[in-house]
Amino acid sequence: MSKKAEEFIGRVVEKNPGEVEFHQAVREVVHSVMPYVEAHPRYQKAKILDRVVEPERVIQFRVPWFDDRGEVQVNRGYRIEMSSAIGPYKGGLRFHPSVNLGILKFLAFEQVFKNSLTTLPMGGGKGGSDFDPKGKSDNEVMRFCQSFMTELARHIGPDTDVPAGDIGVGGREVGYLFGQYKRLRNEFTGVLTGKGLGWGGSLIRPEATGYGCVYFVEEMLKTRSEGLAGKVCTVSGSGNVAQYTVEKLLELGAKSVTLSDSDGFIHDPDGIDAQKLQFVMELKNVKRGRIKEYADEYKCKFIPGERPWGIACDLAFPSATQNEVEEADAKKLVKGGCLAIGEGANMPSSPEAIRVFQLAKILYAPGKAANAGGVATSGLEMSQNSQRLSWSRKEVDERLHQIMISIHEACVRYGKDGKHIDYVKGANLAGFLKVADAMIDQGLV
Ligand code: NDP
Ligand code: 2IT
Repeated sequence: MSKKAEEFIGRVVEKNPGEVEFHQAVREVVHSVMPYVEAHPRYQKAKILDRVVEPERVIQFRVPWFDDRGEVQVNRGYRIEMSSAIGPYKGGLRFHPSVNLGILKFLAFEQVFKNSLTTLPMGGGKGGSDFDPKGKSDNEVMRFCQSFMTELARHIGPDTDVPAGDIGVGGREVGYLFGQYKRLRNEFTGVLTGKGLGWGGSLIRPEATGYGCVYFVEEMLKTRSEGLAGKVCTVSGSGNVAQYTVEKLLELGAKSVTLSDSDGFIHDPDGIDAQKLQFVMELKNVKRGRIKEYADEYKCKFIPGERPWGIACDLAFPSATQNEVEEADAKKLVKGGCLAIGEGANMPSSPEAIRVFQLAKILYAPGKAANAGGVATSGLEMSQNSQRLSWSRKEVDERLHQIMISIHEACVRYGKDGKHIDYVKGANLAGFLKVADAMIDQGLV
């Protein structure tokens, strides 16, 4: 990395102490875009990099709620409004005990460039809480969501900031959050995406992140005259993104052999077929059980405390959380003959793991490109809400597919280096330039 880039990152680290995930996300983007910025004085003069790493607004608030025993609980809520350069702040809410400011800032930062890549007019934001929905009753989750929204409502709006789901926030939580917003504002608007189909949601939004990730990997494979049919795939996580990744892989003739949660992973060499996937959806979305129960049901292996990256595969889809693929995992994947990585999760690979993939010249799609289908379809939900119309499943899926193809094209345009495509550079540079140009056009904001 250039001296200028190192100095810049040094200042970011000093100014944001302890926010290690945020430093990691900034380092990756700066590494990709600094050569371009150095060659184009207009970005330097406008100090675009200094501005883009500083959130437009950070909101932190207290979330008090009563548990089922009548005891007071207090959690911390956040919303990071990172950039409104190209549209209203847009990005999910994460409810997980690990949530802190640095994690949400990394997610909001990534979201800015991801949203820019979608071709739709959305700025970047992220929020959430250290609330843990695991083991809570529906009533507890509802009371928490109502309290969380009571404060958040004053900061968001359909043309201001539009949250959605992420880890620990799915259809149930979006419903409770939307209901409370509506009560407070006396307005039925598209203030959240991922809504239920009967009350403003879009077809394909639940499927979109997983489907989009598979569409993106399909485009990458085409560059090597390869296809999805017959490929053996490892998938981590077993939530929203993992489930619909498995569904689309199955539809396109590939075989998923793993799923995981924070307890460990299951390995089913016969492949997860439609019936088994239905079991997973019921287990995770309704019963809220553990993935080990899959192994009990289908008599396959459950490996506690481990991730699936030691299983030989053609394609890998990390779809759980950040830094879940470390250097040693990446080496195992490469050694096992893995051709391509599609990141359903945000920043699942550590910088050292990414280096292993890049040195091995395997097809590596960073999350901000590969998982952009979720937020892109949120953008389509916003369009439908504005029109007061609902598009068909086919129409939304075709638009999603087309958006993933466009994102792939943008990565190729900005990341092609001779025969090799550097998808990290391509995604970062393409995403960054649109935001940077908008910031310059809008003056010192
Ligand atoms: P879910 O809450 O539906 O599922 C999360 C899954 O990941 C669960 O299986 C969970 O296991 C596992 N997981 C979460 N945290 C950890 C951890 N610290 N260690 C091990 N396993 C963990 O979330 P999503 O499927 O929506 O999100 C998965 C990833 O995809 C996240 O990185 C998210 O940011 C990203 N993403 C999501 C989008 C969306 O539209 N939902 C869009 C783009 C990206 P357990 O139940 O044990 O916690
Ligand atoms: O990380 C992400 O892109 C999401 N969690 C989806 C955000 C959204 O607004 O749909």
